[in-house]
Amino acid sequence: MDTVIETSKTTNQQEFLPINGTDYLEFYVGNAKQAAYFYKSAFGFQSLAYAGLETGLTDRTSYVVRQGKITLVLTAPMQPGNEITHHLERHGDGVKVIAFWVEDAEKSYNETVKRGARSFLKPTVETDEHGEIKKAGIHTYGDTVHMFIERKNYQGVFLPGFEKWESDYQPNEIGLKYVDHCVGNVDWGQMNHWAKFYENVMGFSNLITFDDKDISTDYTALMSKVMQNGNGRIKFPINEPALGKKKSQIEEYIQFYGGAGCQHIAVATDDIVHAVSELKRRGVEFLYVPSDYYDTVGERCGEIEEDLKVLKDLGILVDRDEEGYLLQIFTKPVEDRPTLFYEIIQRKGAHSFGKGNFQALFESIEAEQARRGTL
Ligand code: TYF
Ligand code: FE
Repeated sequence: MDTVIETSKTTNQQEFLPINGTDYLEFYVGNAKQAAYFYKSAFGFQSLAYAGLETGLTDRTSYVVRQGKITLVLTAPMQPGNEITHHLERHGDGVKVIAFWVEDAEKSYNETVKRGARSFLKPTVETDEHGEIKKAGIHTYGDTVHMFIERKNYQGVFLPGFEKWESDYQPNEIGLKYVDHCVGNVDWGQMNHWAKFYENVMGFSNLITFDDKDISTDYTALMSKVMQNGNGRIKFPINEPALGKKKSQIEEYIQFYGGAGCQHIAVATDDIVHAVSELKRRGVEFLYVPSDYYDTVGERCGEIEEDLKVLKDLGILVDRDEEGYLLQIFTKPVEDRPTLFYEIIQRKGAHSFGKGNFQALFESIEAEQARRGTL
């Protein structure tokens, strides 16, 4: 096997850039009202905050929804020609901001810019009657940015400028708990550059490397390096296309997204059977693997607590590593372009990413590419 797993290196990452966790993910979308409805109805997110014309904004509207520790901000432009409109024209709906919750936004900015990060937003203080936040931002791959959010002196519902979003429409949560990892797709030859960015600029270390031989279907060639921060709460796999017989799924993404961007967001749950049953009932579409996938799960993964028949009916995948096992499933892209999708993951000891499922998963992705005529 060509997978390289490095035992977790202790770095001083947490000293120069302590990160408490993911603060929020902000999407630039064509219609924030409808996107928020989708995340509430289909994924069980709860209404949290709103900013728009009623709060004095004229250039954008944002709806904020939350489930467990996952906060999504859906932002749409309200004018032609602004930064959001330009982003949408190029990328379609997609992830603009992956924000970190930090103790010191200014230090986070200074330490990363000193190490070579390109500035997106200089340290800025925002206040309202609920207190003050500090924020700053740096660019990462493509047009994606990282914000540093310092909220220790803030009691408001989300950020200054947002009002509480009261809504009578409250579909139930489905048990999503936190962001497990966010994957970036980058262009040919750029994986090492961005892995080095997370290492040199952010102090992250390389947890796992997958080379093109690990990913062994004929067409969906890719390479991937998983970068992780010091406390393990932030995990960023970086994929790049590799040469195969047909077009790599990463190349397809790059083509339709118009460059590098966030490919999938993995959200963790303690009860994947319940979460996926609910998602399916609410209309979320998943990738399916052939049913003979389940013929070999027993010999590959040994004893598991779940009923294999239930997993098979839902299409949930299983993989095992030295530490335990994991259950995972992937949605189809959640917008018209074949770009961003979601992974639902339940970890039962395993800290890996489901390598044993790559073959079946990527064949399923290829079948979708073939249906789209993009292979
Ligand atoms: O995050 C991961 O590495 C797994 C596997 O296009 C994966 O979820 C990798 C690439 C991809 C889809 C899934
Ligand atoms: Fe993943």
